Amino acid sequence: MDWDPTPEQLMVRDMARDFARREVFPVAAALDREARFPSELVRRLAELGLMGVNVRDEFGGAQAGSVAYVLALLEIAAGCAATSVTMGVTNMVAEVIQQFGTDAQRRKYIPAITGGRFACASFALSEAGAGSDAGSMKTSARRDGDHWVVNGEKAWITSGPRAGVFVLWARTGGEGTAGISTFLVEPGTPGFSIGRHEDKLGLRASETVSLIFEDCRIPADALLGELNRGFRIAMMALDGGRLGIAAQSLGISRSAIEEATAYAKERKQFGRPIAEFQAIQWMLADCATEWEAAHLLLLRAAWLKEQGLPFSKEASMAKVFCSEKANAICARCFQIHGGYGYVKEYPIERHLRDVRVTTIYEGTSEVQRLVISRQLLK
Ligand code: COS
Repeated sequence: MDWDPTPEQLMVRDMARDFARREVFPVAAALDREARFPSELVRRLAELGLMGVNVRDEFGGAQAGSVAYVLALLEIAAGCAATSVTMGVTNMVAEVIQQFGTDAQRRKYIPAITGGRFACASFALSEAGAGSDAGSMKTSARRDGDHWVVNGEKAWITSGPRAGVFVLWARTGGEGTAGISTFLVEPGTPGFSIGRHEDKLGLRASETVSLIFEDCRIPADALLGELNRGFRIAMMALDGGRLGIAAQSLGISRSAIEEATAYAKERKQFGRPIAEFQAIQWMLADCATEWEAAHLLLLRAAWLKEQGLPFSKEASMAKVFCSEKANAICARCFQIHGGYGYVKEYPIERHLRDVRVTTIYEGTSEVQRLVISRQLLK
């Protein structure tokens, strides 16, 4: 059994790590404080090939595979979680267009995503009343001649105001998951506007908005994949997206461990560094052990995807385990910081806010357990 990354995977990881340490981490606190979208960092991500890590070379991707992708995303998240969510969603959209798009759709959109002509891309599935129950969405697309007419509202859409293309799900048939289709929509299309901006606990430098469609006419060839078969596309895309969130949670929690370790060695109480107390040592030991276990689970799921093997159950296992452990790790690292953790002087309070969403978005922990148990019981 070979656990070592290949030279190519290491190259991608080290390049992402170097970029994150030099350019991302130093600005993360200010981006968070000002709730400012990281336009410059996002442009650099495309320049470095990180907006299409698992996308084919012919579409401008790095063609480095799924394992390299999670390794790179983890590094960017260790620098700035908000930047990493933009990277994650953009890669997911590029991959979904590559997998399900026509040749014309691929050539039109993917190089613009991977090459940075688009700042980023968005994934528009959720609605105010359709979160975990994605199949109950109400947004509709009605055929009218050589167009589709879209009506409805999407919620919690990452990077909505910046995206060059949206993958949109809308109801084209009857109720339930069998009546849903997927479309590619461009910003600026008449009838399509950005709605409310969410004021979030964490990931404050990432923009989260609602999308409003009012008699929005999109061309017939905006359909991605087969009519009424779009729910499957969403689920397959989310399987990959969940690997990204698992990687994100591990990036945030690795930074937390590094910072808590350094703090424990510096901070003196009762005449010695608190790292000399067993209470602190055991907290750090638990953090490191849980992190390693979670990392292995993530690498295995990403490897299965890279081999073209089924990985849906394993992606959900990685998502639920990594995100829950990352939350526990960040909470412990916060505790180690004591009162200093509770103020903005140290990054740990940001990590704690940023990591919280990882058990919620791209499928809650409860949805992951549902996916896993259904596969066990079927
Ligand atoms: N890959 C391929 N196809 C899949 C799939 C997957 N991972 N998961 C489900 N499908 C298919 C099913 O095979 C079924 O196909 P048929 O109609 O051809 O039989 C169809 O999709 C419907 O699946 P299912 O019956 O499981 O749908 P449910 O309504 O029960 O929903 C959950 C299943 C809850 C798992 C789904 O709605 C979900 O993942 N919800 C969370 C959504 C989410 O993550 N939102 C975050 C958005 S991004 S912030």
